[in-house]
Amino acid sequence: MADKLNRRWFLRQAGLGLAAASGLQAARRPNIVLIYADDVGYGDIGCYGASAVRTPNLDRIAGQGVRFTNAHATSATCTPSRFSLLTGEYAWRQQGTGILPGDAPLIIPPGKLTLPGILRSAGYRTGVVGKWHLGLGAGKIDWNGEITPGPNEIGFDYSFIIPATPDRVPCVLVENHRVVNLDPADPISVSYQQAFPGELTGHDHPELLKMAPSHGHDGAIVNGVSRIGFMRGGRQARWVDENFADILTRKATDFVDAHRSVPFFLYYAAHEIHVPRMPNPRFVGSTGMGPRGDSIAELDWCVGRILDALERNGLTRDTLLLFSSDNGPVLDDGYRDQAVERVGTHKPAGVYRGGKYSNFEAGTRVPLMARWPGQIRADSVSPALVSQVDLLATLGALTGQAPPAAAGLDSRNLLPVLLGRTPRGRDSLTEYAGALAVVQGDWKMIEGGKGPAFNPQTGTELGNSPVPQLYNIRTDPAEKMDVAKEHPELVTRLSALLEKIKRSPKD
Ligand code: NG6
Ligand code: CA
Repeated sequence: MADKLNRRWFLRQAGLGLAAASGLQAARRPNIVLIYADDVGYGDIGCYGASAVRTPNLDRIAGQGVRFTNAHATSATCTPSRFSLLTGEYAWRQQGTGILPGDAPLIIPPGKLTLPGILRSAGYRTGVVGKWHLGLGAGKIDWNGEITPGPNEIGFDYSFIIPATPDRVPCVLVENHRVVNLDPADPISVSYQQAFPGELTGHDHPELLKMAPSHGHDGAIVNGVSRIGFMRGGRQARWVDENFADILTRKATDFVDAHRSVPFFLYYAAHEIHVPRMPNPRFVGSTGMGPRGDSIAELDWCVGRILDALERNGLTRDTLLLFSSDNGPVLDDGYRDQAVERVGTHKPAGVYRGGKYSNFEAGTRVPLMARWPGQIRADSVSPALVSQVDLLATLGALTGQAPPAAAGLDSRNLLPVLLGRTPRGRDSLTEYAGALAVVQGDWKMIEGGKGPAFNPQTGTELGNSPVPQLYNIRTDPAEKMDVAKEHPELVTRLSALLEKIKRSPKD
């Protein structure tokens, strides 16, 4: 009954014609698989123009679905982008949503409307596998006990996570509230202040490292790599970076296998291609670009494993598969891994300027692809302006769960856009990287006075200036010409729009 209602509601929302509708009626409500890569830039994969690395599985998604050319993460770093993805709200509205340390409390309060929560209400079984980075617990975490609240308290039935990032302690995996493989006789302690007595660190013992840091990352040594922060104990539970791809895809495909006959939502938050880039030996040397390129190859293999699991279970046509990334690319993000030296002619951000941490386009303009055979036209390209913040309302609409109007969300229902049926996306959106930028049509304004222009450690142009900047991102996608002086009226208009968005998400 509910299924029938949802389907009818969906047809109305999607504005489908009768012919298409009959096709849809034959389909079940789709499973949803969201593959979310880490630090993968607009130009890092084959179907977005890369040629120095082969990504056949990612290219297969584009070939069988729609590829967006103007899709955005909400922020140029991980935590705020993930916050927006899961809550449908711009993270800059809430204090404390910047890059989190590995011992930070959960920043999405249980009870808040979330993407997995909405899908769970629609009858989906929901799971997250991979990088979390939204905090855990409500205060000081005891890593040896029940770790809660976390993903399971904000809408996920199942979780298997890297708590923060691969370069932050604690370097252990957590499955549904518990550290995996923890020996109670060797309890874990974590500190972001100081090393534990007797703990060997990367700072004091560089000779013990298999990959040296370039900046930061000189704390706890785990698997021959020093990290941000310090940890003691949990020896048996510590991860081996080179095994991430195998372990995480195994958990993801087990989830698919186990839920083959019920609707499910799988959020696969890949650890690639974040630092430390330590791909499995199978991928080492596969690109000629060193660990960064080889990590892209590993990511593509992981995507292939998930596509295969869907196919093996006969679910390809019953699944809406999405792929995107949390922020733009960076070469040197703190380890000497040859990313800068060996990048060659590869353009991680395509034509765009900046990268991770930047207010220029490369910070947030990321790949986004959607595949749903029979519903989304194969091999199509959409220029629509879309934000990852829209997935909550859009997937809610797809599954018949309209978020309450009172939720005050920034999320827009772009279902017809996501299915490639119209190129008319959002009217405007914001991009966040310390400063806020607002995009409307061809124009982008970056507010002034928010920070330095350049980060010498990562080599990133941050896109900051003491005064507001204005770019025509259609005619000048590389943001080479600041035309704020030529068009003061546009700066005024976009500043007013930004103020309006800041005041009220509904505008
Ligand atoms: C930075 C780290 C960087 C990376 C980033 C988070 C240093 C010097 N740099 O603070 O290596 O971990 O945080 O990346 O420590 S993100 O993709 O999770 O946002
Ligand atoms: Ca990231």
